[in-house]
Amino acid sequence: MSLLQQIKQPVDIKKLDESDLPILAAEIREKIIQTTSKNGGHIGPNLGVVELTIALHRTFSTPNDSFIFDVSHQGYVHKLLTGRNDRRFNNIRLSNGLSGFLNMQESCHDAFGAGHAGTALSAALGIAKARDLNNSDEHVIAICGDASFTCGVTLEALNNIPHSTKKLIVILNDNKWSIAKNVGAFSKYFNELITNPLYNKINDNLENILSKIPGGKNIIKWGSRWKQETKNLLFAPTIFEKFGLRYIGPIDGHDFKQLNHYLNFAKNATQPVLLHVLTTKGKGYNIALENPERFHGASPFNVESGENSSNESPYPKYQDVVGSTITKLAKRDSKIIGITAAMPSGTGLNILASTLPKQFFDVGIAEEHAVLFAAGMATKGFHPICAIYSTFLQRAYDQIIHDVAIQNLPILFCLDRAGLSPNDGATHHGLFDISYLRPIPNCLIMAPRNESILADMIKTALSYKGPSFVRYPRGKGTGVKMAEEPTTIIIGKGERINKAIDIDIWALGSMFQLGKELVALFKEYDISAGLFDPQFIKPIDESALVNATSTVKLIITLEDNVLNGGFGSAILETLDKNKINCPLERFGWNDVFVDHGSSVKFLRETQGLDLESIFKKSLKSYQAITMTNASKTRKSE
Ligand SMILES: Cc1ncc(C[n+]2csc(CCOP(=O)(O)OP(=O)(O)O)c2C)c(N)n1
Repeated sequence: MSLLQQIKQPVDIKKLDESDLPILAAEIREKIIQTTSKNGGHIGPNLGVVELTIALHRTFSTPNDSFIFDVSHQGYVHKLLTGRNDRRFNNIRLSNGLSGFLNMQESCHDAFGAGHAGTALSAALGIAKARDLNNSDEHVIAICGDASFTCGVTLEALNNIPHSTKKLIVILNDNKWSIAKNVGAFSKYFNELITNPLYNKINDNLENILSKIPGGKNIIKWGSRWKQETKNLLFAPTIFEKFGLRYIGPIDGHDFKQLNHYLNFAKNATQPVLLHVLTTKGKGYNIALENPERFHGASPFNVESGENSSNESPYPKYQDVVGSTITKLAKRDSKIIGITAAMPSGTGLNILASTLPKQFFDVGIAEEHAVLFAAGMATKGFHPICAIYSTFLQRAYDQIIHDVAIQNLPILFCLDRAGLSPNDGATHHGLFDISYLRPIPNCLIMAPRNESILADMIKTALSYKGPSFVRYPRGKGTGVKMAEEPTTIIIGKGERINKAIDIDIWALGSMFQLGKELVALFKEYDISAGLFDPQFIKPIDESALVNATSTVKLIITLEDNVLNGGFGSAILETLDKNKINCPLERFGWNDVFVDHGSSVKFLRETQGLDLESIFKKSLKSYQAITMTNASKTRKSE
């Protein structure tokens, strides 16, 4: 039996001999490489924290002590050590397997769930304060990546540490990478801390150092305040000391002896401590070491070659169509600027970055700043494009309303991953954007049914004199032939695909294909269903709706957004505004958080959003309507 198999609960880790730890680390790495090669997942970040996570569990005791992992994509090692090394781990990120992130419902050892970056320090401080108020003494440890310090909320927490608690441990897990190379002043500063001898290098033993300098022994006698001040004379204080944290580092994050020593020091400290731990993303798997960005979060791959092993369609990804369309348009107009919040390749803006670096900005994991930065540029005649995942744009809601929409600034928002991000789950699905954007005045909101229309929408948005949003799904396009040049489309006009007699299906964006299949199914039942591609969520094609309702008996809306406040709600409101009493059947995501699962198909089936369920439900509605109409006619005869 392997060492890893012997660990049923964290207490078992403490029973291991120190000499066993490298063996355990190697077993964990092998397990992570094999599992992520089949399921896909965050391989690089997890391979980097193997020793750190083992050392944390040897020093502290969860669930009494709390580990709060930022983003929590690096929590696989923690899962393996906390009773989840079973069938569920083998199916991590798949249907009925473990979540790829930490989740309080999944285990009592997960002190706090996450998926978005920058939340760990604030949450940890809250947990520590609650502990203080409860007069108890357990340890709270926030494990933050270097890129989490590009998040405003991390700095807000930092600002509150000194007056909130005396007991908090912060691990700065510094691997120099966000998904891409980390950016900004903090990243440079961390590097300086590591390389500049003026800073307080690893030192939990000031007395030792002082005793070696003339007069140092006296200083030790004078007491701790002097000690602190003398330390600051001898070494430049780090920024963390200004925020009331004791800085210790750099610590080799792959050396068990160092980790053990400094974690124990932090455990006994009487003030908040920050341990600057250096780790290597992808450690133990050379292919990941050589390609840290690709192996941050990888699709299934061949372990020997590192090649992608999933059977993907040959069509271009939506994100790449966005990147190449923006680049094409930006080449002709130097006022077009692309902005990403730490996702250059995920949003396709890496294409712009490599072609027109002066028109590209990666602002770090700072969505609020990305939007405000764009707003500032827009006031000076630029046309910024913020390419941000639907789920991450939630962060910048106030900036969208307060800074962009109220001032009616011309900024295009490209909302990638609108709809499901199936393997990631609730924290990453983009199911709310229609509902959170629709109420905001001045906004243009669009959803293309294919990648060619997506390019047209980008072009259209760039001629719009206010905020515009285009939402599109994760993954590959439909394979439609791309036009040589994107064209401007008429704002507020949808596209009639099939004429409607009995039912009209308004299938938005990625739900268009399902709409087509629904039309065909109705045809088998001799029901004539029309198909309409709305293209615009705001403004709605009101005249097309009014026209349709003059003939059909039922309108069906299909959307990849929550039903509450979504596209179907916009149709409902438009019918009400026009005092039209036409039956409407809306299909979208229910009022629950959608878990992770192996595929979009699987998750749609769990919530009645698959073709068969939609057909059954709408056929029933249609039959009920026609029966009622028939009985009304009989009565009036
Ligand atoms: C608000 C938000 N924006 C973007 C992301 C996408 N994202 C996931 S992990 C990551 C990089 C995290 O880097 P770091 O904190 O240094 O951890 P590492 O992966 O290097 O261990 C990013 C940008 C996110 N999870 N949340």
